[in-house]
Amino acid sequence: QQHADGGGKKRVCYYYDPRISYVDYGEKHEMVPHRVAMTHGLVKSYGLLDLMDRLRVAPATKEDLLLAHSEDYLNLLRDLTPAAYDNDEATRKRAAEHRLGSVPDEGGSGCLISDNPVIEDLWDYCLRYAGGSLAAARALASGRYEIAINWSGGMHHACEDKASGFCYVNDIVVAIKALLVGRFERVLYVDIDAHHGDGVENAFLKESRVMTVSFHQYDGKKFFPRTGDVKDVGATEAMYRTLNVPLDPGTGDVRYHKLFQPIMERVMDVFRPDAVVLQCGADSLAGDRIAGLGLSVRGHGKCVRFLCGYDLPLLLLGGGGYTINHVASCWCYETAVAIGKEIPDDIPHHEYDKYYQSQGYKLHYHEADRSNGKAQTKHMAEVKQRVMEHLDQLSD
Ligand code: TV7
Ligand code: CA
Ligand code: ZN
Repeated sequence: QQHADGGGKKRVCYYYDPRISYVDYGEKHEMVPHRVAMTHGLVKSYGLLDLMDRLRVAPATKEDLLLAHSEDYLNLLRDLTPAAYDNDEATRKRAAEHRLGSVPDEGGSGCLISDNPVIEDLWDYCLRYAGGSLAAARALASGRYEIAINWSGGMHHACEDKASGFCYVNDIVVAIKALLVGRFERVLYVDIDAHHGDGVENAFLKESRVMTVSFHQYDGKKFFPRTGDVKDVGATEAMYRTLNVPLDPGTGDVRYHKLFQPIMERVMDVFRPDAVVLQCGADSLAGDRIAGLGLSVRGHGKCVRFLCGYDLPLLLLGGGGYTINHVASCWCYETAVAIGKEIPDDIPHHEYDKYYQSQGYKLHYHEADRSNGKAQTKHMAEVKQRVMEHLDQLSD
């Protein structure tokens, strides 16, 4: 079933809207949309833009977002401005009900900080990143493209009724629903962001046409969003079409792929999807500012290469990623993997090349190994066995 590595070039389309990269989550916030402009600059400097079609589409509409959200929440997102938030107590209260805006820092610093701040042009930002993922899904459903890319999408935490973890609207849920109505009977969602893909998982808990698989850092009950235990497998008719693969902090390429490849092979066998959505959150890379996994750019890209190896329409989305030079290196490399073109390690001269100084102007940067030795090997074998047992339940 799996094609030989690089077996034939695929038709790829790509969404990039420069207006997204000017969005500002606030001075100290870790989410930096400018990383998508850096990715684009790198993709362009490697000459990759000539090898794919650019999707130029209007932003999504409120009607499109109703596929994933309540009207009440969308009306709030549409009407919320920093000025209204600052000046009006009732607005602050309503925002807080949907987990938007500042809360006093738990650390007790006295500062007001927020995962999901009320920012300038919030609604426009949501419509644009979700519009990209929706257009990408439709491009796959049209049959004109085999791979579609939106690095500004992948906001996997947003819920029907509230913001969460830097995510305001869930472009992934919108895109998957568009694939389901488009022409695909079964859609597989794979999430390699360091965080658990809770918003997408919850949206499809009872939908047997969608299978969700998240690999994520998990240390008991500390790492956000604290869900994604290996024993969580979905509900009723869609039981075992939710798969969670919790990983110890420090997990690097070798350990990651000891789980990823056999698990994904088995998922492909038992679920037999008609299309695949891959959330490529780059916070699972070594040296991330928030997360503690240890993938290299090649190790991260190996997940993309692996799923490209199946002859199925593939939607590639962004997600987390907080060391922005690493993020851009990774997503540029993965764009090349999708196109099926090898690119040199030396970063070409271009407008953002200064950002890569700390990695010696090489795409494949090196980071000190922070993995914590043998302790986790036994635990990982247990996780793998549990997951495989869940998958046995799906085979008939
Ligand atoms: C997909 N971790 C999103 C991942 C979302 C993680 C969190 C921060 C953080 C926020 C900041 C900030 C931060 C250094 C890191 C329990 C809290 C702690 C208030 C801020 N610096 C994705 C969300 C996670 C905001 N949230 O999967 C402003 O780190 O752990 C939490 C929740 C309560 C709220 N407080 C943080 O990668 C895109 N936030 C600095 C300024
Ligand atoms: Ca994940
Ligand atoms: Zn993340």
